[in-house]
Amino acid sequence: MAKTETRSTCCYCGVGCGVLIESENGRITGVRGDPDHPANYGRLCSKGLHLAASAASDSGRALFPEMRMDRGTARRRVGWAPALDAAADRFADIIRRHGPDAVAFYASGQLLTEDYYLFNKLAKGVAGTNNIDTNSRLCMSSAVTAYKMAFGADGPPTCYQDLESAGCVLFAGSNMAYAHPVLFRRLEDARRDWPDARWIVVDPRRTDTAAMADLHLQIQPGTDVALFHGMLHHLVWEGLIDESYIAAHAEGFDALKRMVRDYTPKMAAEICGVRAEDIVTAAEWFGRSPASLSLYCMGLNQSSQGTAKNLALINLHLATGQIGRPGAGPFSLTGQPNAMGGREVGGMATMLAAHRDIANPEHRREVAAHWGVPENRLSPRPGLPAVEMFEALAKGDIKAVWIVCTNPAHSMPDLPRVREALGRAELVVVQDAFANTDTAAFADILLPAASWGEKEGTVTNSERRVSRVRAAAQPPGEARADGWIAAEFGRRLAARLHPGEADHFAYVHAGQVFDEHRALTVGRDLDMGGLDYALLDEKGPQQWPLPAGQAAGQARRYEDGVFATDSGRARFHAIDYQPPADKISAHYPFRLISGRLRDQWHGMSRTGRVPGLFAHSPEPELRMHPEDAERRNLRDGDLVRVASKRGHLALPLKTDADLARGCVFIAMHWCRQFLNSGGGNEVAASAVDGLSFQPELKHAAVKVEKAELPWRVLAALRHPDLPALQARLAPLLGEMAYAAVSLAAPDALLLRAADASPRPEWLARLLAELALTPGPDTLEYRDERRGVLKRVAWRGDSLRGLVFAGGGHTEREAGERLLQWLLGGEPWPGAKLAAFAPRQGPERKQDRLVCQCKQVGEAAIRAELERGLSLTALKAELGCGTVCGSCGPELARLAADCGQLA
Ligand SMILES: Nc1nc2c(c(=O)[nH]1)N[C@H]1C(S)=C(S)[C@@H](COP(=O)(O)OP(=O)(O)OC[C@H]3O[C@@H](n4cnc5c(=O)[nH]c(N)nc54)[C@H](O)[C@@H]3O)O[C@H]1N2
Ligand SMILES: Nc1nc2c(c(=O)[nH]1)N[C@H]1C(S)=C(S)[C@@H](COP(=O)(O)OP(=O)(O)OC[C@H]3O[C@@H](n4cnc5c(=O)[nH]c(N)nc54)[C@H](O)[C@@H]3O)O[C@H]1N2
Ligand code: SF4
Ligand SMILES: [Mo]
Repeated sequence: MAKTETRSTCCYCGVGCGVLIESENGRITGVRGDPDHPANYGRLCSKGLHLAASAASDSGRALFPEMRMDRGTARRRVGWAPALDAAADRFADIIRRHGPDAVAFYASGQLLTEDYYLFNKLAKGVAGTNNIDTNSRLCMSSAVTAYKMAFGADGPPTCYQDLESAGCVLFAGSNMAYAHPVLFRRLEDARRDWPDARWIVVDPRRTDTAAMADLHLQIQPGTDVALFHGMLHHLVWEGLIDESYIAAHAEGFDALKRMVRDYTPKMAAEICGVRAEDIVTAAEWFGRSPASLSLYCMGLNQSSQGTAKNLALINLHLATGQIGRPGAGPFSLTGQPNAMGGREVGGMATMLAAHRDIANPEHRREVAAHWGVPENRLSPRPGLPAVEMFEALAKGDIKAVWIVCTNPAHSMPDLPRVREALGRAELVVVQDAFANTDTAAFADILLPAASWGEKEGTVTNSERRVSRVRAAAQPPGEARADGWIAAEFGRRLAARLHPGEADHFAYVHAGQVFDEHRALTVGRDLDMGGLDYALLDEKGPQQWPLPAGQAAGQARRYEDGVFATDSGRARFHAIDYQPPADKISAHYPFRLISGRLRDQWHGMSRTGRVPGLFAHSPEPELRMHPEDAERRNLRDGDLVRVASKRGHLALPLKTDADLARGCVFIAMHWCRQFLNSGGGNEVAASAVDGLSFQPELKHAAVKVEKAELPWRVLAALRHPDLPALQARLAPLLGEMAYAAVSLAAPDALLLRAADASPRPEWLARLLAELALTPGPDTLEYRDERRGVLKRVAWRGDSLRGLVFAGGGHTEREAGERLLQWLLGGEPWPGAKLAAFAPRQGPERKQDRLVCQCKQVGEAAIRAELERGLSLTALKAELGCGTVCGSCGPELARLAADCGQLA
């Protein structure tokens, strides 16, 4: 069969890049950027470029429905009909016995709009509960709440073209260089054309984004509200506000003005831990620029003051009239590919379809009529938001939960409590594309979902642009599309609860679901009356609002200064600064923040299958400022125990001068598939924002102590199917005090583990899983009394595998040295026996890959820069930074480090 190309959208971040998927014989063989897509014009970041690799093998995929016949027994393979019938029987039975609010659905901003719509119809219209919340509660709900409070309706007022016309860009709690790379590329280009543009970054870490800024406000975590009030204070008292805009288009300014009187830049500087002059500079740039754009993300939203942080930033825009014009406005960057679509269909426990409200009886009536269900089916009680939903599950108030396209046993705060909740539930249904996620372990019924590249629908990106997602391959095994699963279950549940009602799920293709959804938007702020699959197929992705009869969607909202509130005026909000909920103390002196790595996606079920995506940040670590480490007598590579009131985990320490003192950082991705614990959320706090119910995932009070785990294991193996090997090793990790695996080279896996004393039995199982048995190509040294084992396997002159276990420095040093040869793949240059002697074996320098596309490491880059090459010459010479550009910010930073400018 010939190769075909299918136009679709990347399944990762909210930039929503268009992709062209190349496939052959029902399998994906390549992916490139869609040159015609208005989000990326052909560009992709490192994650997008590896999409085909992540879809290359089926190992790890959920292939068949599985069901536990009895509590405590293993799941067994079953057919779709028995699995769905059993689920429907159990849900119907619980609803009959305990009422509809005894069941819950926990969904995802990674679902397609059509699937999301169906799950809402199923929960709210069939089960009769508003207990449907999603991971967007952990992500965008503060932004949603603030947009509604300030403008009367949800959704960013801005569009991507604003990136090209902004004179001042304020990045607040956004590491855009890593999290929204292709948009960051657009900003980099814009700055080249407009060198006077000013960039301000507000972040407790000097991220690659911050390193490129003209001003970095390295605030203490959680203090943004004080910072924005301090900026507003300066703007008010220096006469930099736009009085006429305020008078004509907004309300509530007097109360705000009174409140910010106290927030002098000096007072704000003390709270935030930055210099007052820098706050003044930020205010001057923001207020005087012809167009100021703010780009904000989880550093604002994931806070017990998340809504207040958003509102304080929006205040700045309204007060200076920096909104509704090209290059100006508060632009909340959406994280997931379809966070926006989820909001459109009323995807959360507190909303109804098409930006309607649960509390509004007229809204409930409209939706019930549209669905053809009795008016009183739609409950007036708001459902439980994510954290409360899992709390209710732990208490037994909710008895069954349906989890789709999200991995709460990794991504929710306070994991010990989440695991308790999932363990106590009467019924857990997990619908996932992969069988080995941390949450799948709790599933009584596991339903295999088709994944990206295998299904049809739409997603809406950060600028309100709807793009088609299309199938290019067959789902593996018996996996089925999420929409199909929702409809099949919905029909079965309806038949049990409401016999005689017409079929609510009689769809033949996804376009019909989209039509039903958009009909509900007609006449509302997000009117998509004129937007259907035919238009998307003919003219490509479209922005909403796009009412019937209009040729194109609206790029920028509120250009006329009329807002979606009853009065038509935007609202200022005066909310005082409050410190984060989890208080630091002598016992818990550090502030833990979390965030993303450049090349990993969330719980790594997809990016964790691609060795190339590990190269930039190969191993988990706790980052700490070098002075904090020194004071505690901690060194790079030491294993530390991080603990909060809720839980603890062990991690290797990495000192990092880019962190504010007193802060420590864990990347959010590491989970039980790659680590012996669930990662940073073992200790994260479940305190939530009182308005948006979003948890404070960016701040927890923790202590950090040296972990005394002298018995260490280092193992590495070259293997043809690394995801399969990783899946086999994952269950072993949890039994050690520390253990981690990573796909450290294109064909090799690396494992490190540690415990208080030798664990010979565990070691034997590890050797068995690695199939590193003694033989003619194997060298071994053993000292059982000391718990020492060294085994090295060869293939010709090259290392095939190694295991070094023991407590001494000697073993460690020799092991680390050999590891570099194994990962590098070159033949071992010395005598084989020298492999065991620490100081005799030849040395091979470890290097970290910076540019994934051209495979260029840090050492080579530094060498060229130190030789005097400029950044431009460096790129020309080594090729780094010339393909996807994801490493561009880091190259610029290395160049600055070495005293080289552009
Ligand atoms: N500490 C800390 N915690 C955080 C955050 C943080 O910054 N710090 N960030 C939070 C935020 S913003 C977010 S968005 C969440 C993300 O947290 P999660 O939603 O848990 O993240 P993912 O790992 O992307 O989970 C998606 C799941 O869907 C599966 N999947 C992939 N494709 C499909 C499909 O087509 N159908 C189905 N049914 N399943 C599929 C994947 O295998 C995976 O298990 O994490 C939150 N947690
Ligand atoms: N590579 C990659 N990209 C992704 C994702 C991914 O998993 N990997 N996930 C996507 C998703 S779902 C999301 S939500 C986005 C998230 O995108 P971002 O929000 O940009 O990413 P994070 O790294 O979670 O957090 C951003 C920054 O907030 C800072 N921060 C912490 N506390 C505070 C604070 O109190 N105030 C301020 N101002 N800053 C603070 C952190 O140091 C961090 O650098 O990324 C999306 N893109
Ligand atoms: S920026 Fe990268 S991850 Fe985000 S949509 Fe584009 S290619 Fe995908
Ligand atoms: Mo997110």
